[in-house]
Amino acid sequence: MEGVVMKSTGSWYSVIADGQVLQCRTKGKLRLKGFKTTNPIAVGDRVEFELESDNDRQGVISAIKPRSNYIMRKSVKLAAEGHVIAANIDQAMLIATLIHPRTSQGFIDRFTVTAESFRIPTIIIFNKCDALNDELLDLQGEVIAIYEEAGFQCLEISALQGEGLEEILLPAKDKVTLIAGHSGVGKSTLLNRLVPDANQKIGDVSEWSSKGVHTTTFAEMFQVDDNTFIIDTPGIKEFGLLDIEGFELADYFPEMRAIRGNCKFNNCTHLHEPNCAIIAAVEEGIVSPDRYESYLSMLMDEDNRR
Ligand SMILES: Nc1nc2c(ncn2[C@@H]2O[C@H](COP(=O)(O)OP(=O)(O)OP(=O)(O)O)[C@@H](O)[C@H]2O)c(=O)[nH]1
Ligand SMILES: [Mg+2]
Ligand SMILES: [Zn+2]
Repeated sequence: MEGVVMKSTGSWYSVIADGQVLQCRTKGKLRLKGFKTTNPIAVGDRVEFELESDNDRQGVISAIKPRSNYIMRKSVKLAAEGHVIAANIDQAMLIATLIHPRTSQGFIDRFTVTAESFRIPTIIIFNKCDALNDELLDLQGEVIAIYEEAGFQCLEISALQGEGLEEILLPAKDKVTLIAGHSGVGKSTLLNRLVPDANQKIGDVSEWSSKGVHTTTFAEMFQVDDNTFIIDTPGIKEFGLLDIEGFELADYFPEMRAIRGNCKFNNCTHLHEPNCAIIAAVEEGIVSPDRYESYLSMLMDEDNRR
């Protein structure tokens, strides 16, 4: 039989097959070729399994199907092994908040670059709009304009008040969506809104540090309808950029990818080279200076890129 991994709790995996959730375990060593990871099987993995002879609710996983994509992070910089957060994902929804906690543009840029490098498109969701005064709403509008111009879909919601949920369900329909963001931005609150019987635990945001308390501790996939799945994940502090070479970096900024073919040199790093189309686009106001600044900071940050 074949199924999709919804959750992993160490030795047991919840696997959904034909709309039924079964508990599966592994026997012996299972590992996809070419992966150096701390977890051989991740949420979203398609697996083959056989039902146990004495229990038709339990199975033994015999194989992992090749992944169409995956998203990975490394626990420490330069670590040899990474942790696969999830596999076979259609898109990410990055939950960002202006306050409680603050999500910086630099973090949004690092996340979207990492996701792009794993071939995962990102929709940026600005949550906690109910907590913003007019001034902050204006500021949020300016940030959204930057990302929309760069080619990202942006949505403004309040998971707490249930505002903007239909707008999220539309792009989520018939897809596997990964929900990501800092701890405390409201990922699980949103998940519980979209999947009412999910009962994900909700945490606090510390008064003094304005940071979340890492309530969700492992990734878990939930079913919204037959073909719609949403993965809640633990909060991330930063995303090390894995194995991206300097000359490739601009490819993961959609607005830069579109014009970098016009640079004079095809190995242009858009730093100081003559006749650079990206530097020209920044000067003409076509590419946002904030985005270019993020590009430069990632380009210089060798540690985070390798
Ligand atoms: N004002 C406001 N508060 C919200 C909103 N969404 C979530 N919160 C609050 O933010 C806090 C954290 O919410 P969670 O859903 O646990 O956040 P999370 O992103 O899942 O956090 P981790 O699991 O730690 O990564 C809770 O106190 C929520 O009530 C919102 O739209 N508006
Ligand atoms: Mg959570
Ligand atoms: Zn260039």
